[in-house]
Amino acid sequence: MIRYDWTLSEVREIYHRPLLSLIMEAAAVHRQFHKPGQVQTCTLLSIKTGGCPEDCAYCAQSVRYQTGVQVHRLLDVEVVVEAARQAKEAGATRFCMGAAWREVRNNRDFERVLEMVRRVRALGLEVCATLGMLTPEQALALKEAGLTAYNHNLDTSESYYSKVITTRKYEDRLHTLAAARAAGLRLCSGGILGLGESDEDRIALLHTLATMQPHPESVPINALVPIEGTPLADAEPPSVWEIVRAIATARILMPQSMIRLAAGRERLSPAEQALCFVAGANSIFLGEKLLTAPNAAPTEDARLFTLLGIEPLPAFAETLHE
Ligand code: SAM
Ligand code: DTB
Ligand code: SF4
Repeated sequence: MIRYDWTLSEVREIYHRPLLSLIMEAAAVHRQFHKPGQVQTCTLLSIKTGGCPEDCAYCAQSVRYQTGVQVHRLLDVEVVVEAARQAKEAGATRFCMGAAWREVRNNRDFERVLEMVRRVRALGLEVCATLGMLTPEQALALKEAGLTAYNHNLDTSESYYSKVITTRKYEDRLHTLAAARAAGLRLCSGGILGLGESDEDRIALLHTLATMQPHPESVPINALVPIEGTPLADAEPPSVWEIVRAIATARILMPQSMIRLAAGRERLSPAEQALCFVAGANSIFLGEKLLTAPNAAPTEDARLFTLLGIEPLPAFAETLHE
């Protein structure tokens, strides 16, 4: 049974359960809806890097902080297609393109992104994009080009949002998610742990996601990657226990969604990652790099997959109960 009417106090109760029972419950839910050992493999590419006018306190790509990230205009289509081909060869089934934009503009760059979507889709990959705010028309154009999913993270609770980002509102995020949904796109939306938020903020974020109907098809749980030069450079990244707690709660609330152990995975040992998979994570980013920050090493990931008996979820696979 999938529920969309979770109350805040129910979410709070689940989140605060003793960790071992929380993990075991999440694992049981996971088995009902997903094949154990099947993990979605996504690869990220930054198609337009840096120079972003927004002030997201965690981000390497905001113009407001000196982070050492090299600004780069929108990549050429061929470069992107080649990167997607290589990602596929390396075992990825979803290709996600990220642009450091506040919002999409109706110009040549957007036309080029639409072409990238068509070409990557033609390789037989699921295509995801994260381009900032969208209008309903832009969302439709992306859908028509063959986009599978749109990533747009809520990052944290509505009440903590202004402590992290001042250049846009939570409401703006919700509007873009609604536009993407209305266009028939799948949603990818999650958050970041380690922004200085409280347990209550994490609970509120999970509650917001779990009361969307339908739930976002994928929910990335990012652990902050502290970036030098940003206001959060010295923030302490979350512990594995905090990550596992958030994953397990998300799994119980949104049984059918893909829960992605996203940024910050490279700091976790194989045993810690295994614990995240047991707690319900079933999606990861493969490849050397996230957008600008390093990711878990491909050779270590190959070893991890063999060790744990993980196989990549085929592209366009439906979950067991869909
Ligand atoms: N500009 C678009 C936007 O903000 O939606 C798309 C790109 S943005 C880099 C995509 C997501 O990456 C953010 O919403 C945030 O959740 C995540 N992210 C960015 N920097 C991060 C960091 N240092 N650690 C963890 N997650 C990060
Ligand atoms: C998501 O939730 N995490 C990814 C993807 N969606 C776009 C981005 C992580 C970015 C990590 C920091 C960086 O590489 O700059
Ligand atoms: Fe820009 Fe996205 Fe980074 Fe915020 S998270 S500064 S919107 S690239």
